[in-house]
Amino acid sequence: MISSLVRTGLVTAAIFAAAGSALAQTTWVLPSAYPPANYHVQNLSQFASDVDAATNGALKIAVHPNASLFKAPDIKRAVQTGQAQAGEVLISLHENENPVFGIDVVPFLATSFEQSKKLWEASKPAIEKALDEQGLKLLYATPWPPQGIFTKKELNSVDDLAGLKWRAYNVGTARIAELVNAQPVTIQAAELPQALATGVVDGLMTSSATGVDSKIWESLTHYYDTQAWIPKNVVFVNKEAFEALDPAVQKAVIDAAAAAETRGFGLGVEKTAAYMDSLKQNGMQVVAPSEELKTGLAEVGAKLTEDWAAKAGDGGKAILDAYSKM
Ligand code: PCA
Repeated sequence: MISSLVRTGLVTAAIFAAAGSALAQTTWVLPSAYPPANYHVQNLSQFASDVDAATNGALKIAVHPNASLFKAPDIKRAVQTGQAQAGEVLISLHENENPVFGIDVVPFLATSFEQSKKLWEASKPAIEKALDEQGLKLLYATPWPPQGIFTKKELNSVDDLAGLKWRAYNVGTARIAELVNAQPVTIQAAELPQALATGVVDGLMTSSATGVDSKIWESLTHYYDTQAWIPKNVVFVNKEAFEALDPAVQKAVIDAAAAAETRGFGLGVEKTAAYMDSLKQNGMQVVAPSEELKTGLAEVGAKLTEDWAAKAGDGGKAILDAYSKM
């Protein structure tokens, strides 16, 4: 009789222990659209392991790179609807939802990492608020290297872009195709290597990083270092998923995110030099744009700036004013 009670008690304790450990451990799925070797993804992995260490394994973040779970434009919605708990996106992919998401791709507004950081500080409250209204909590942002033009021919002016099969990744890069009489085709980074290999694309604006990630020298020959804008990836979490965490775990996430943002801006600076070297070592002609090309791009940029200002209205103007005073 006694021994059977003891046995029941032991079984019950074992069940509690199992339930306790199951309840105390949470796993977040975090899709990213960029390849594992890219510094954004490496930074995400470091963020996940910092959270793991700071919470003694109470929160695990499983990073799924390379658009393996969701395509780049679908990640944000997946997190909003709870199909994934957290995610990383190129925030300008969502400029159509709110112009503030496109502030970092206004050409020639913030072209150095230092300016990019200031523009982030000026725009962060509005971006954080816009995400919050969509059920998302902002964690951190990281810059891509400055954007230049890849082609397989020499460019003397913007007229030389006419007729190119122009890869676009967001609203602005598609609009550029329209302005220079190129043929826009929207392709996300995960599909870019194939699009280049099959000749679907023979011109694009992106970073040295994406050039290296896609082994762009296998198809194209020139890189014009126009430093036109610095787009950013933003990492966020579903608000309900965040609020379900223990306060101490929430704090660990916030602290690790702040560290990831600082590290990410540092990585941007450090890796850009290495990516540019890699392009050269692989035989690309890395060149500064001619004055004529620069003037033409400035005109294209001015049109995009007008488009953005018209959409962004007074809210956008307030951010630009704050940025200009920083
Ligand atoms: N690489 C990404 C976004 C911006 C960048 O530099 C891409 O080309 O898709």
